[in-house]
Amino acid sequence: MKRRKFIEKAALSGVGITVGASVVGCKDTNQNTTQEQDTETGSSEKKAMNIDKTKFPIAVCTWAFTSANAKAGEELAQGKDALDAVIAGVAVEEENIKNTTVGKGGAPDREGNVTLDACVMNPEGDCGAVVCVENITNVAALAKKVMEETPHVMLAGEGAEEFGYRQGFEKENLLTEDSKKAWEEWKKSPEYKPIINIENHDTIGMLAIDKDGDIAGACTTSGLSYKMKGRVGDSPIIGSGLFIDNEIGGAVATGMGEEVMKTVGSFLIVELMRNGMSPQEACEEAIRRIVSKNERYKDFQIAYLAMNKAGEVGSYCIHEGFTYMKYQDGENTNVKPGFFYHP
Ligand code: SD4
Repeated sequence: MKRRKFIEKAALSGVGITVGASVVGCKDTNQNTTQEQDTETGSSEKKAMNIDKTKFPIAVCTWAFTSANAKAGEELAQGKDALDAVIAGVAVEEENIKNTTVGKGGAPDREGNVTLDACVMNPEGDCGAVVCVENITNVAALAKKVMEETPHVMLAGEGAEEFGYRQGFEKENLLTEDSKKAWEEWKKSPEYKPIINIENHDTIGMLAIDKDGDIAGACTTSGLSYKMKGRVGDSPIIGSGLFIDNEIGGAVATGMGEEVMKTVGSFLIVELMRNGMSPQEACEEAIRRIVSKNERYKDFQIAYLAMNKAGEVGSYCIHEGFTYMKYQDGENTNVKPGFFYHP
């Protein structure tokens, strides 16, 4: 009998995947197929992944953004498609001025400018993004407009804003009195130091699978507090802060964006799932890729959240303290995933 090489779970320093494989979508049926390749003959066979649509819809998001996730879940339950549901969901945090890491009220850069980044991706594989937007709150919705109304994927700064105003978005001052005060306080002894889980890591990344089983996602943030002017992190970068492949699943990231970008984290997770890993295994491997290359991992947090086509959810982070929300069957639950660093 021919030996088949399936997916090997990666060791800490190792590489996770040994076999090329792909998943073939069967949109109108209840099955997707993971393709596993015979390493000797190169031939492949299809292995069915059972999809039970009665489990849908599902919404998940990073951190304990209870209301945002509930909003997306309710929109899905009412029949909204996955993309509109995640945009409505993340808008709750974009508009929450008490949240200093997303949308209006976000912490500014070192010079006092609040600059927002966001991206969205739909089940068709289309995507849109905006970066360094200074005066518009609902940047995930603006990213959707970029996707739908322009031939481009990403607009930056003034160009994104001008486009937004032409699309009917309101011009707003995003620097609230509280954020301004906190920034003025920070300026007294400026230190560019992310504090794990406390002030710099509350980007909202959200994934939804709608009642038809289609997946979309959004990621929106004000980025790292007191970042350099013009700094853009992973959140609006397709493949880093967010990636969706409707045949496979989706992933989102939060935390130190530079490290997510270096490993193209969300794309990596979706590809690992394509190769047969569960969402949990894929998130763990993506974290291993970072910590195995970077001794400084003890000083920063990164968390991944993934969902596959069957609605299975996985999550993993470097440090304890990250949680995510899951909305399914009318229940919105806060889940604490495993973490890598156990001092
Ligand atoms: C960034 N990933 O800009 C974001 C940071 C984050 O809450 O998660 N902030 O790098």
